[in-house]
Amino acid sequence: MMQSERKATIELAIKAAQAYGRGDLADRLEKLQIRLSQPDMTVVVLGQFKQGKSSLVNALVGGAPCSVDDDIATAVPTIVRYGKQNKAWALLSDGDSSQQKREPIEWQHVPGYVTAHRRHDSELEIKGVEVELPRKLLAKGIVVVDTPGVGGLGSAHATACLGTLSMADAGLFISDVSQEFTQAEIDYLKQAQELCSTIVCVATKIDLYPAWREVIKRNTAHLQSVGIETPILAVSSQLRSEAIRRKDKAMNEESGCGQLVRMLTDDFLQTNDRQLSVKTAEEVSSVCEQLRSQLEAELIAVESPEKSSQLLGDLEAAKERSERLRSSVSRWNITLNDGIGDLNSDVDYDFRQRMRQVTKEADEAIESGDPLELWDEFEPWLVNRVSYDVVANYRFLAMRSNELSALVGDHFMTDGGDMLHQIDIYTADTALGRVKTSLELDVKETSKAAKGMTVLKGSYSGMLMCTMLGSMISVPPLAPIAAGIGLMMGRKSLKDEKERALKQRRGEAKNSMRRYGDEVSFQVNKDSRDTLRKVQRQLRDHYSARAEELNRSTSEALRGAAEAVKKSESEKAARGKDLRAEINRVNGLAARAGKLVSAATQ
Ligand SMILES: Nc1nc2c(ncn2[C@@H]2O[C@H](COP(=O)(O)OP(=O)(O)OP(=O)(O)O)[C@@H](O)[C@H]2O)c(=O)[nH]1
Ligand SMILES: [Mg+2]
Repeated sequence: MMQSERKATIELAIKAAQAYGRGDLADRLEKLQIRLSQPDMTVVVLGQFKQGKSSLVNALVGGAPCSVDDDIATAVPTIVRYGKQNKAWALLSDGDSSQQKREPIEWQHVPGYVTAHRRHDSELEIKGVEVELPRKLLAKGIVVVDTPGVGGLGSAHATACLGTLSMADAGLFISDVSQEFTQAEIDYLKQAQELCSTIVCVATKIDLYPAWREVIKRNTAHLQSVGIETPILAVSSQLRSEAIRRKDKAMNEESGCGQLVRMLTDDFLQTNDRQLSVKTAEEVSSVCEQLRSQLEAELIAVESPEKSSQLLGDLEAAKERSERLRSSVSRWNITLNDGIGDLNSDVDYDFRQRMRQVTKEADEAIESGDPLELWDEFEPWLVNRVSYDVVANYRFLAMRSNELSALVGDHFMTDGGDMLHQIDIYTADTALGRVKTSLELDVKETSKAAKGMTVLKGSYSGMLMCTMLGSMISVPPLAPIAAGIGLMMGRKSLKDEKERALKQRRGEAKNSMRRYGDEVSFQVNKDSRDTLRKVQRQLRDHYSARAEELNRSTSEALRGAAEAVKKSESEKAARGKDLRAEINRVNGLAARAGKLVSAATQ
């Protein structure tokens, strides 16, 4: 219902914008329309090795898109979304993480792709798999991402998958009830919460462990003691799959998955839906405001000629302000450019500091023994340690980008926020009576813009951070990057030179470690620069477009008012009548947009 009302409201607003010759405003609404037509909500499934992540995804969607096995692990993220029929694609890369191909694959080959790192017939690396299924849950707009859970939770890959969370709408943290949370799991959850506000713990395999209630009780206490407030849902994927096969409702409830599905569809989707309605209302009312400002300026000119000269002066001033706002010397623009520059060097510095510390610890470890004996333990330690810092550095980048976005938004609002209200003083006695809801929205929009737009979500176009980082640091024996990074080689040359002195071995080990560090730094540096470039472009495009719109609105208002002044008395009277009707229509549209918000917040 809400969706169709949103659609209808936007369509009406587009027509209005076009009717008043504001193609720019219509454009903005059309973009919103496209975004709303794909109201995806991405849920990332995370957790340790073999906890039942893939099984849960399969059980949720009722099918087997994700490979489940005791021995074969999920190797790449699988993105599961709605489609009219079963279809699958592989995301392939030739090693350069910025170049990805999306290739259709046969349905029956999906398990093979999901559990491999490399395509059997080529050198192409598999970065991920996308599948489409005709399922009710997915049709509602939920996109589920199954991730690999390599090694312990400290493992490079699992840590890297945390990064995907900042781009997801929600995260499901999976842990089976065979034992209580480990400290590593708790640490992981804490980090996860920082990156995504909606995390839910799912306790799996309750059919297998009779003491599951006790485990969940203790886990709840663990979470409380560290101040994590996520609910824990108990499920059995096996029961759910069986229930679907038998079409057995009671069994489905017993599996706990019914509750999880309700949480996804009722709570998550509804929140998402509400946000979309508020967003629509904000955009439409902002468009209405711009249209109205034009019409009102003209109306004042035809109805109150005694005020015209002052009005024209004020409009001229507003137009000049709007011109400054769109120029490169405007405050928001300078804030943005300087901010990105600072961010680039701060993020870089942060990572260098981190790597310096890792190197110091690694050197100490190497000095403390014989690399030949240490290496088997040292290598995974190093990879984990570094991946932790990669994600920490990304969290730093995410936090600072959001701060910058808020600051740019603030500066834009201070310099341009009230631009369209310049003529309010004249309209106070013209009984035009702005619609109340739209006034409330103005306030909301201001406070929202002050918080800044969310910039990171779209910064990796469809590609998941998990894939990027995962393939970069995880060390499947064949991965060319990992081999290139030099750790594998380090081991080999260490063995080759067995007879050399311990000192020399330590030197070799340190070199290997440093080469690895250099390679990771190079990649991380490139990735953060790319991300920041995208953030900069997004913010610049967004506020430039807003500044252009304001400039156009003020120019049109000035032009309309200047022309109206020259009209004859009878023309003025007729035009005044028309304008009032037009303003009423725009007000009606704004009121309709306002209703979207009240409907959403009920
Ligand atoms: N009895 C029972 N077994 C389960 C359940 N969920 C998962 N399993 C089993 O646990 C094993 C691992 O399940 P997966 O779904 O592959 O686990 P995963 O977390 O995706 O594993 P990786 O992707 O390799 O990390 C499989 O043998 C599943 O059959 C459950 O609810 N009940
Ligand atoms: Mg799996």
